[in-house]
Amino acid sequence: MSEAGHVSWPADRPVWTFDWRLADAPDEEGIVILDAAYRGHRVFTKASLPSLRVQYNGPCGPYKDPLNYNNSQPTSRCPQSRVCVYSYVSGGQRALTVESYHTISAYRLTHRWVFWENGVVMPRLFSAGIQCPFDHRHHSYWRLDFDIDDAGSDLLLEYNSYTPDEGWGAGWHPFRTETNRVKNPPSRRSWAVLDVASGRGYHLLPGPDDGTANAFSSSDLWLLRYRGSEDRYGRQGSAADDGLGAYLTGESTDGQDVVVWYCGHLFHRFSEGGDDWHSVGPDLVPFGPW
Ligand SMILES: [Cu+2]
Repeated sequence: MSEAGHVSWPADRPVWTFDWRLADAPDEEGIVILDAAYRGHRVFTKASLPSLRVQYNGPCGPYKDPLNYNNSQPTSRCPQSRVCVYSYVSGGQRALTVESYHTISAYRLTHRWVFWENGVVMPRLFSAGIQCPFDHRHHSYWRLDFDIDDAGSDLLLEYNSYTPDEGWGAGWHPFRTETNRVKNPPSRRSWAVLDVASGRGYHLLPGPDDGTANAFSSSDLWLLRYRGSEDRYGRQGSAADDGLGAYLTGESTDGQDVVVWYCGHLFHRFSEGGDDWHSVGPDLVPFGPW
């Protein structure tokens, strides 16, 4: 089964419009956001969470946990539906949340997209529950098919405090071919997708608890040229391998249709027990003339 809907929010003067869907296998990739536009300008054609891999320091796993309609549960906030759409106000800003709650064995997982009226988007994964009595990490892979204004003329830039001004502002360096990257907090490394035609773009800022890559999950960000065959929906990779390395074939990403994957590495210490909720996810912050 599946659940789907359309958002045009706030109703009085919409700034965000998109469709959403939560489906079962083989389309089990959490809540999918489709054709999202902010102030009438396309941001992404599709944003999803196709892979969630669990890595244990001990004799369990690895697992690949699907986020699908089948393992979603109604909540007290939304007893009649699996996807809960609600708005709230924080710090003087309104926000719209699209959220689902899942149980997989002993894990409890909340999958959330928050869209702020100032254009900020916060993809989040929250996890609680102990499945196996060892420290572990939930690696959460978001696939962000950015199409700022349109599918073409996008460019990925990386910020590092040590980079001189190369024409994109101090700190910013463009990546013109497919690549994978890891975080580097000492240089405040972050990324941005820029539509070079309009000057509109989105910063991608790693969350404070997003952890770092390791041998099991070896990158934090992948920059790929869009290929329809590389959208595997919920079938992306396996428990043992995220499968993203196969897409790094050196294609040009210079002013192309680009796809960005971002992985948050959620660390869960067994000694903290199963009741605490932990979360990961980046902040996506607009810049330019929206
Ligand atoms: Cu956990």
